Amino acid sequence: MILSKFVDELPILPILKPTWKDPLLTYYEVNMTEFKQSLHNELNDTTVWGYEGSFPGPTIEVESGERVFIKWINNLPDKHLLPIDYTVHGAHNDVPQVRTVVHVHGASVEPDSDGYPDAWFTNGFSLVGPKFKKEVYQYDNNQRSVTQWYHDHTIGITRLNVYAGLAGFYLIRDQRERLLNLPSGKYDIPLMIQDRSFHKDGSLYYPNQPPKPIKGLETSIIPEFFGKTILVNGKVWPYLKVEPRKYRFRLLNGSNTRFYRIKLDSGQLIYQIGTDSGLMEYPIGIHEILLAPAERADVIINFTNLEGKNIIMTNDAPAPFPDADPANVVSIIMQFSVSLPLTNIDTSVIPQYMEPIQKLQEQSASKIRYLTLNDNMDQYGREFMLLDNKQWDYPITENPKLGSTEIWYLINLTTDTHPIHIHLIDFQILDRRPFDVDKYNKGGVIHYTGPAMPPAPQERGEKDTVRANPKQVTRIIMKFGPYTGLYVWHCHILEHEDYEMMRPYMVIR
Ligand SMILES: [Cu+2]
Repeated sequence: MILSKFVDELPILPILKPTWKDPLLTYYEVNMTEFKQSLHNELNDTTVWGYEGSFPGPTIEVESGERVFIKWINNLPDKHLLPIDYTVHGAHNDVPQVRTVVHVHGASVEPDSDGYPDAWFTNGFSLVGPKFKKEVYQYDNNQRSVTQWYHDHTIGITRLNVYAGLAGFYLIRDQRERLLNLPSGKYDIPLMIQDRSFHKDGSLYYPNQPPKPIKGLETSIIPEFFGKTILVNGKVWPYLKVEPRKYRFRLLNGSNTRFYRIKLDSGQLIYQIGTDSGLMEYPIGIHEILLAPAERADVIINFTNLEGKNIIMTNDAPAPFPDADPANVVSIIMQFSVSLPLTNIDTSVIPQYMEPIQKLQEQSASKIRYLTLNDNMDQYGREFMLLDNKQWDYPITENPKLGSTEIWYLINLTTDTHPIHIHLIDFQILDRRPFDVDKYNKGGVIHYTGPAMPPAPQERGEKDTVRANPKQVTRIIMKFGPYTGLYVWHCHILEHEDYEMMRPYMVIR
């Protein structure tokens, strides 16, 4: 079944209205339900899961410093939409199939509101996970303007819950950003890019076995998932009619495994103004942007003088990354059609300078951690990945002190790039440096084989997710705070995260 491209208009995601708002606090209730939604004109409506009846969920927009409370409510059916692997950590037969917990990716938030994977809850909170603490989460939003996103984070089924549709944008705005006169209002559009496959009847397809099925298991987790179509804001290969002017797009890779290397077929520059964790110091004009799962890029595209043109956003990222099987690459993302008349003179700007970013100094680090990314094999002969050779259930080993600065060496011994995400904090990328994996495996010592490379221009800002490439040591630096308690760090390839490539960590006093 081949779906036509650019037949559906890009959905503009609704902004969520608070249930209650006064000068002291804002309160939202967000329901998770199952419903049908049209994902493509030529496809029967698809049963999906979403927040507030929308896939992706409505955008939550808050002001920097606003005190926000959210009750995430599970109103989902008892039976999961997608095939559960009961051999995976936290998803055994002793827990209900349908469990949810919500994490705001990028949020600086107290641990009990962070959406710990074992803090799951079922419909009506009738059953809860061992780390469940409360029904209403608190977000202080003491952060500068930033594009964050909320999504499910339940132990052992995150890949399935997110694939079913449980993800949405969470934007923090501030006065400094407003004064920059960036494209705003209807010219500021979040784009959630995801890949999905479908059965003929329009239902979501997610494999219950890897290409080589596992004997003795009806359903097995797969090492990676690549959908055959690309959706933006919940539509397959949509188009967006734009005016001949500047637009701001917040690009988010919301896919399970797939990376995107984004270009415009017009060859024009994309002006990147922000990274995962907020605005950069100054904009950069680039021809391509690489986004691993969970990474964001805040960009401006200028359609001025392009009246009548159709511009296609393309993708040529290897899948898996970086060692590709060309059959997995899907090269079209969406189309911009410059077909609307200019309603007003475009007075928005691409600023010369945005905001200062304080570089963390290596000398300020009080602790250096050497953490490997490893391949392993389970009892069924399945490959799975680990962080520092430790499974999820192993006791906590990363316990940074509140207020301390640490440097983490991510030593990737596998053949994949893994997007590593650390909850609670933002970090800065110091460098990446190639090393000899064989020598490391034999002696446990890093032998570098080339010079250290600085982060790419598009990564020179605050980050919360970093691509740790194979045969490289990726170094990141961060300061832990302002909260103490239990958080996680993990690979954001959801098929890896669900199967042991996640670790708890604790910020201590
Ligand atoms: Cu991974």
